[in-house]
Amino acid sequence: MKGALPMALLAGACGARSTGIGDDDTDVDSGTQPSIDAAPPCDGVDTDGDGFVSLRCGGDDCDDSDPLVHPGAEDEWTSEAMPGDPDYFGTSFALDAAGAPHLSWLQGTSDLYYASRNSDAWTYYGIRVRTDNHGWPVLSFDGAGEPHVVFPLSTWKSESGFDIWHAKKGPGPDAAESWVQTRLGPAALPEPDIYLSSAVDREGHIHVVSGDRYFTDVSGKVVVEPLEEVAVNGTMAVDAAGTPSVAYWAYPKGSLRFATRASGSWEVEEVDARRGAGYSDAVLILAEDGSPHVLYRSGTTVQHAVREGDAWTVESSALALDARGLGGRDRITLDAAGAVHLCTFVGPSRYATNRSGDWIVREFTDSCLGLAIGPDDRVRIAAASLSERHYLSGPIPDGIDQDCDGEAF
Ligand SMILES: [Ca+2]
Ligand SMILES: [Ca+2]
Repeated sequence: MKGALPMALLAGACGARSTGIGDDDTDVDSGTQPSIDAAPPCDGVDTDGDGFVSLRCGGDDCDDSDPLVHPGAEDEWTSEAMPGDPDYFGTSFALDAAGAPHLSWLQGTSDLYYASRNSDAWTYYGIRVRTDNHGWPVLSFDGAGEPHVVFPLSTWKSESGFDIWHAKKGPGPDAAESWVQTRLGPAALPEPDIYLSSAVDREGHIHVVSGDRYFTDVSGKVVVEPLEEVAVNGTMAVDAAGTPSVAYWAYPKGSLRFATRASGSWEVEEVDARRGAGYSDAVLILAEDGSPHVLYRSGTTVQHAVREGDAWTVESSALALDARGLGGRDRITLDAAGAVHLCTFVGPSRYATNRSGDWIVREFTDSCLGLAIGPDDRVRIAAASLSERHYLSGPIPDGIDQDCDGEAF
């Protein structure tokens, strides 16, 4: 990848140089107008007006036809330390509507934390610390931008050993006491992490699937409904009308399903009947027009399923990832332009996107814990090295050496 672009640049520079030298000589000697394809004479030439002279004329603008390409242009991701214990990966990462990152994570087995980044600084505090054995949290936002966290909490009273809880940040100061915590009910099954998915609607009502149970407080009190089958590694979404839907792997059948409550009761559709790919998260994203998209890995490829009308179509990516990091913790998302972005969990992680039409892959040393594309169309990643957590932010890689340092990133 990195070799392709410098070769192209070199070819362009050579062509321009050979044409220019001949034409420059002709112009100087004869005083005639340069021919149409002639390069201008080298007198501080800055064709694209970005303030940098072209390579051809001894400057350092590696593309003098593109004002966005020049030394010092933004081509890198920034990295800063982020709160949290790097040893544990039960992390839920999400952006609010303004693009600010938020985290909730399980530290050890008994401490549930929340963090957000505002005015370039991270603040964090415990939601529920040193109380019980927790499972992994799921973070989402209501229409007012308030965070909600759903998490399993161990209990001897439940047959599965866990209850599902909902914590909502109240209006008070940023402190653990400001979280209003509600027990939704017993988790359907042990290992509640892989069976738990949740989302919040605009009014702040919670929608949770735990295995084969659906919890909601739409009516003002918590209601539990049975589902047809056990949902594994799923994600939920709620549309603007408040209709919940969920994509998941059906256990034990193994096929990928989509269920929606659009009719008032749950109806299940088969998205991908193939078995054996059920270890990847089924990531459900509703596009602006309301159409559901499901992103997941099947073996080493990324699958993008979309429902148009009544039919699901599945597109398999040309990108082949090796089996490294294959599992439920890879992060996949879709941007507003419909392009896929993903990062792999096992470090060194790979971030990949098909935004430019071709797949562009970038490696970074950390493990990827979370990935989102902000409303400003920039990449944001929550990551962890062996010693600390990092928050990465920067432009969507386009394969172009934007800052003329000889590398595409
Ligand atoms: Ca220039
Ligand atoms: Ca330029």
